[in-house]
Amino acid sequence: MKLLVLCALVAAAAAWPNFGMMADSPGGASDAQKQHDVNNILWKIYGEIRDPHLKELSQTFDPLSGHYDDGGVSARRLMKELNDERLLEQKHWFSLFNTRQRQEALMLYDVLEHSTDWDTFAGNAAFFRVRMNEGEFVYAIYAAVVHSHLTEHVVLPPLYEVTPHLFTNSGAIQAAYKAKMTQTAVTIKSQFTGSKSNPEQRVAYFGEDIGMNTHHVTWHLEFPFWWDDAHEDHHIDRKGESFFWVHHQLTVRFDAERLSNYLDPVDELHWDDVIYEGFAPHTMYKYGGYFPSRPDNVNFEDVDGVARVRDMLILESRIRDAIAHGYFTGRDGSVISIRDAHGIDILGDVIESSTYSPNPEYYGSLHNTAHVMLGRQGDPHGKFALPPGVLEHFETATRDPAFFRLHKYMDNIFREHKDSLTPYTKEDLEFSGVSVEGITFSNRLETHFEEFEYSLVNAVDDTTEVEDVPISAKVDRLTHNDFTLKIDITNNNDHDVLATVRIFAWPKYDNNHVEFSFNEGRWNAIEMDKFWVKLGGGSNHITRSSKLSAVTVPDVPSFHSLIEKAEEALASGSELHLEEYHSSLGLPNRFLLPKGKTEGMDFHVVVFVSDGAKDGAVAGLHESTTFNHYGCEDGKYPDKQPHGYPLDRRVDDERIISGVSNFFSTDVKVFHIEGQ
Ligand SMILES: [Cu+2]
Repeated sequence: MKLLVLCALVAAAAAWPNFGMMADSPGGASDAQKQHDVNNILWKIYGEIRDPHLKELSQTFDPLSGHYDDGGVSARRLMKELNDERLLEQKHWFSLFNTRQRQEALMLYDVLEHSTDWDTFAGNAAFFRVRMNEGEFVYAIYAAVVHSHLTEHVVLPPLYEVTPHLFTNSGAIQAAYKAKMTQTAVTIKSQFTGSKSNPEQRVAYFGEDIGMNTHHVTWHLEFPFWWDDAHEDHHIDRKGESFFWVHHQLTVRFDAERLSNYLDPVDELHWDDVIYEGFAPHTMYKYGGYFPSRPDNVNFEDVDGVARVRDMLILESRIRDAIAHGYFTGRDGSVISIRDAHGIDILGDVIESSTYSPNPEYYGSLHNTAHVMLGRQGDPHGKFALPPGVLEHFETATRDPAFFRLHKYMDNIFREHKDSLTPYTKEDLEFSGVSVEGITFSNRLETHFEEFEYSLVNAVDDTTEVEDVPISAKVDRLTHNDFTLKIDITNNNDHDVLATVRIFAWPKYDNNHVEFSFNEGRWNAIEMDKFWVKLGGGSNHITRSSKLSAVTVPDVPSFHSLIEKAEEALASGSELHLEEYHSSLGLPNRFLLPKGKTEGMDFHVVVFVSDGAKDGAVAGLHESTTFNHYGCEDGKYPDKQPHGYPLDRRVDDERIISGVSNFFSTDVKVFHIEGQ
């Protein structure tokens, strides 16, 4: 897994400064060559391959002659499907939630993942690009580049420039086609979906943010529900818990955005309740027409071939029954306890469900089925032959406000479990001899919207004979000014100690300006950062830049600049340096602060410092301030504590947590600057 190696590299680089320069690239090709090939295999995915070498490979490479670590089993299987003409045609929509389509994409993923040298990887990529469905192909390449050891240093081009249809509205796409037809360069100002008559439009900038959508897709690529340990070389640590946490964070962040826009937090969706909010996506497939709409106030209908509404109610009650019992029942009738810190991981596996679920036959696949059920409500019986809905793609799911209602529903189930655990005691929370004296922000916290431009050149059809004209979209994106957090910590021990610093913030008031109780607030806490430091004896003044936050990543370079960088490196024989972009798993750093209010929005900020010697699952965490939030060396999650610790469990008596010296809280205002 690429993100795991990132951490290993950082740790190694700290010990040996030249490590980065000497990094070898497995598989018989340089990093620059691999980056170049991946760029070119994804360039203009709906047309012919432009790179002469890859084009040649697409005609001459024989998948059966490649080098594999599975004896060529995967390659033979996919070749048989191809020769039997069973594979999905090109120029057809693709959805990961379509079982057969997913199987086809994963057959190619397997071939690439088992390739042991770059010639085999690149040869297969070129060969199947011209023979398989484009959507399946893109998915397989992205998944393989994320997970293959051959592509540890390859940066994937931003998906919104590879398959722009899934990231922008149909108006922008049509304007792009017009620009291409008339050979006129254009920059299209893209608006958020909907109208001002719809209050939900006030927060459309969140659900439609291209960086947030990239984060969501990337998380699902790094932690796929289809990941089967039997066919992979490692187990993904705490995948189910991470599933809970990443969606919990999207849920609480969306609620914070709503409060700053004078909207109530999201209400959960429920199977036997009305779906109050309709949605008109104004988004189109490259092939397959428009994404289906859903009017306001419809009742859930059974979806032919997917599930009945009552099936969903039964699954939910089985899961909630398990939470109430404190255990799941395995396939063999075994009792699998969940009433401990590890329980959330199993619950996440069950709800998604992933192949890690101990009993999918009984507990089903609540999340994945729910996405399809909700996605199909516009055409539940297939009468109109509509393509899949926005909920059926990770790229587009958050565009529909019902996504957040659906996830609030699942988040409440997770909460039911977390609230069944006993609260942390004073002894659990204390860090002897360590006290947090104060926290200050270097400057006023401000958010504003900025304009961002990205290319739509890959959205339109073209031929080799006609030159490209520049076509781009301009979108508004939420961003904030940078700041530095200063934390004063006293260590009264007579030796250095390793400390884990955990920072959270939650909106102080609800939409009626009623202050959230500690217990309500902590469940809505936004994780802002987490890092490890060594504390010397006496006073320690820690500074931490907002840019370093472990929950965020910088913007991925544009497709064009990735192409340029790889070409430059190849031409000059120099090393490619794209380290900071190797993982795009976190939220965009722009999103670290939720949108403020003109008059200031109040947030409650909490800093909790715990014993790093007990928490750290990996050595050297304090030497690397850039460890990745979701994973680290050897597939191990770096923090032994649960996600959200110590706010993950209910707080019956706030004095217990606020009474320990290693806890500190304060209030801060976030201001939104209009018209900047
Ligand atoms: Cu998701």
